[in-house]
Amino acid sequence: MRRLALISAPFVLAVACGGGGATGPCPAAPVAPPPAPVASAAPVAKAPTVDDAVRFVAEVDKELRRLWTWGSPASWVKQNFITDDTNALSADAEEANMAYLGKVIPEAARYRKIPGLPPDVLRQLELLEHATSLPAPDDAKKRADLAKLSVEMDSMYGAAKYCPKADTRLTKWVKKLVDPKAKEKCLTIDDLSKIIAEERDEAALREAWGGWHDAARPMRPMWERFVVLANEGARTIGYPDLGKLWNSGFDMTAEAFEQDVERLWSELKPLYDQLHCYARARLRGKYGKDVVKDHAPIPAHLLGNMWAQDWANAWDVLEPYKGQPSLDVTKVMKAKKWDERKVVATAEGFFVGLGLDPLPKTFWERSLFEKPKDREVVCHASAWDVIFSDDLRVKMCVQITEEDLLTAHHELGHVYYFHYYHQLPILLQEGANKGFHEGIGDTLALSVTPAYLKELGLIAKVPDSEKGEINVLMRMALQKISFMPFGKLVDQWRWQVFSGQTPPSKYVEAWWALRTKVQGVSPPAPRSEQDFDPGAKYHVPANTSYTRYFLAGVYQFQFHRALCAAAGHEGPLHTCSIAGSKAAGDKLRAMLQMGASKPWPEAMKALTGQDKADATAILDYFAPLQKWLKEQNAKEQCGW
Ligand code: X8Z
Ligand code: ZN
Repeated sequence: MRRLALISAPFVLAVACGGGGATGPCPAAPVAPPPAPVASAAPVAKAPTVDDAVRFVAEVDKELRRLWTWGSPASWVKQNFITDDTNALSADAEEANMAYLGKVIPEAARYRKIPGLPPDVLRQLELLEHATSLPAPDDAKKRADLAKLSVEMDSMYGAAKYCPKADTRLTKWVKKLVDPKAKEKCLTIDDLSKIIAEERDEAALREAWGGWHDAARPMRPMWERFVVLANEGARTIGYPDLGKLWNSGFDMTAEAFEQDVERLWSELKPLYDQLHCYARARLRGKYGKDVVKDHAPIPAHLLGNMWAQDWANAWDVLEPYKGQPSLDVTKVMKAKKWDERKVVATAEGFFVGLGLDPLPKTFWERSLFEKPKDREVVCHASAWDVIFSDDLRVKMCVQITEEDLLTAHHELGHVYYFHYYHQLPILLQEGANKGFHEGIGDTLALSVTPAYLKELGLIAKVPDSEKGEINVLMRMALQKISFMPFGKLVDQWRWQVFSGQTPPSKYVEAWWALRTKVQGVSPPAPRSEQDFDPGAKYHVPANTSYTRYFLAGVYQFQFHRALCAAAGHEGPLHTCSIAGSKAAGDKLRAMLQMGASKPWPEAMKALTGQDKADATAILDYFAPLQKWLKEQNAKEQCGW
């Protein structure tokens, strides 16, 4: 189901885990099951009228509120407390939601044809078709299977671990990270991510990478069945496959959308290729030619991130100029003994500084900020409005790092979107599109510049030389530009799988063909069709579409450019911070309040004056770095 900004995870039952502000473990409270879903609309007359459509939309709103305020809390509880019971409760709610949507979506298609519908009614009818990223087959047994699979894959990811044998390259990390009293000495994805970020021994990195990727193997048969059932569901509501349903949710045809993504990528690829070339040369210097080969993809375990989607953790190897003012915020956060709440409160401070509302008390009472020691949770960060009425929360196993300070901004972007649109009809309680939702917090984080970090006491000196400026731009590029090909390829792989172009016998082969071609990375260990490497990325088992992040990568620079103009910034875009600008805050708030009430180009226009995705903002931002990279790479044979 939808409803956590980033996740399509299932949801369900309004039970108040935290009704009075509970923060502890939230066992699945036995709650009276809601009434069985009933037909929500009057039987459709032969020629439905405008009044029928108005009534239908009102009834759908009411029923979705009932179903989603059942499903969302059940999903919240399940993700905070993974057990067979919470999985089952969440799957029940998901199944009821699927059954209802399977009934009303085809009805909505009939109502949409009525001439003279009020625009807000028409918009809700359009959005109803996209109110699920997981439509189910008509057959009740298959529907139940699909609901169960989707819930269980998500939980399986949350609970997955790598348990090294007695003596390995990771022994020292096990000692450091695993509770000595724990019976099994196992590493979670958070532990393994820390190792990939900090370790520099190639063999240890390879072990961490392999350990995590091997842990995804058991998902493979589940995913195979999931694809069959989800595609059957997509066909029942009129789409050839699940990928086409996802891609038709952008106020244009799926084909036009796919072409637009290609257009944007073709504009960004030259900059990515330069960054890749530079990074490979530096890594070759560090690990040697045998590991990092000339004119070949970069081994995926050397870039500081499990999926090589953000290279900022490899700063020690990739920093352009030594001896410039330090940008190591993590070190200072730790030295100053920041805790998890301080990380989130600092991000909130940025939003409040723009004149946006402080977060409610319940946010601080009901959110999860720390990884609990006594139970399994899905640690992948997410943001929620659990009952679609300003019940704002995040669920995030916060680490005291710069990366998580930025992720906290990202999550609060979702939370503020929820907050400013929660009074709209439930179907309009969405981002203008999914990329908008992902782009809000990141837009603000672009203003977390050295000058702003200095204000927070997190760096001592703002770099002011040319070299210092290149360092600053490089740090940003290692987060933003390195991400773009990965942001594109995860769904390219899924579209190929859903359309049948990639059969199960080629899942892993197709995955690495894309990772090699688009991202220019290679697997550090042999892979086979016994593996299921796509399942090692959260959004695949969680059934969360991923192109949203690629789009957000483009949009956030457009938003930033527009907000900088509102804030009266003059000078190069990368020197702008909107911190403290009420004028920028007003513009942002106005767009957030629109939710999904208008096609996304209108929301884009309201903020930026443009009605298209436009890569010029991100390219302008990085123009000085691109020039520098070309000079650095002059003697390199770039490409792979
Ligand atoms: O999943 C997320 C957020 C939640 S929507 C933490 N992100 C993607 C990822 O982690 O892969 C943000 C960046 C891309
Ligand atoms: Zn997000």
